[in-house]
Amino acid sequence: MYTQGLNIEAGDKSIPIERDEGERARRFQAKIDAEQRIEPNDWMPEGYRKTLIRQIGQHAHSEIVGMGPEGNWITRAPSLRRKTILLAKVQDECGHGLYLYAAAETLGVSREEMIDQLLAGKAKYSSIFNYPTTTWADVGAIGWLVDGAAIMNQIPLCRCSYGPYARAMVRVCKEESFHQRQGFELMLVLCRGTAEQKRMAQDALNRWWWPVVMMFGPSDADSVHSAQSTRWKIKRVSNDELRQRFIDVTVPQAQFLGLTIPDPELRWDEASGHWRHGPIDWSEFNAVVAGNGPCNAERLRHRRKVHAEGAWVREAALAHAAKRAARTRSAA
Ligand code: BYC
Repeated sequence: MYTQGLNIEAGDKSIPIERDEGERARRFQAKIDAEQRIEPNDWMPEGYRKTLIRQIGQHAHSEIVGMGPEGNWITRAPSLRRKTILLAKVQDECGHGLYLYAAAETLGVSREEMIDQLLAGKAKYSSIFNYPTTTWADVGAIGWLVDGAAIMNQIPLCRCSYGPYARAMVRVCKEESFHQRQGFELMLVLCRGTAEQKRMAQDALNRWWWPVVMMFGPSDADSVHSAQSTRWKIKRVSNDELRQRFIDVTVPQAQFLGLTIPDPELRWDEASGHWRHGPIDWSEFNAVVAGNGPCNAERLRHRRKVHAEGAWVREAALAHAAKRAARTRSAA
């Protein structure tokens, strides 16, 4: 399986089981410091395992919940070409969810447990998917901005210390690059179209800009997990630094499109070589993460509905697997 990469050395056997946990922890950290990958059957501290299950699980849920807002437009895409592209993109997101659930499963949690937590409203997923997609231009804005932000966040995750997560990210990033390009191209067509199309594109940018800027997570000062995740090399670049990189590459793209970023305080800072942005409304971010965004309830309701509707597929797949296993047993 793509995400599996079991270390056939099967863990660190050189330390007797009764020996000090501290020695194992020191060896584990030394391996990380030496840029060696941790594989599923290597010894790892419980905190490392839990952090990865949390982050990979949240990431997988984001991909799956993220299919909703865009999938909403598949039947209303303005041409067959656009419909085909959007279908492929939404299917890609589903695939990303699968790679990620599989990567999390190598840490000893089951996909069913993770999905149950999501459906019970106990697991987080990205704040960005709690905003509505009200016009066709939102499909362009999501590809350009949301996938653009996702790539910025995920490229460093290709070097994450945990092997299965890092390997899953390589493929995810390749597909996200295609998604970002299709979003930008869609925006370009709108911006070069009629005045009404250009207005739609600007309106989508106005609504998506700040939620995308917040997607990178709380400021470094308020990021509770960053310090430890950085020591473990799960996180390679801080939330604020990734946010800044995203803004620096996106502002010239908006200028090329002839669109205005909805931040009156945005200015080029010659001395640092960065675009400086205005204040972020963290109260909005906190409300969305706490479950009180514009679409949180709707997104969960939808996931519960499609999960229930898909029960027959899971049952059929299990029955098929059981039949094949029985056939293999009787042939042996
Ligand atoms: N939304 O200490 P921090 C995609 C939470 S998929 C909600 O900085 P960490 C795409 C955070 O979980 C996009 N919650 O945490 C899909 C933590 O809460 P808990 C998803 C957020 O983990 C389809 C608390 O705030 N990408 O792009 O060090 C179509 C404190 O934060 C958010 C990933 O998941 C948020 N935005 O850093 C198109 C990437 N931000 O768990 C596109 C992998 C923070 O303590 N994840 N929180 O209750 C990561 O890189 C990191 O988990 C984060 C947060 C940078 C997101």
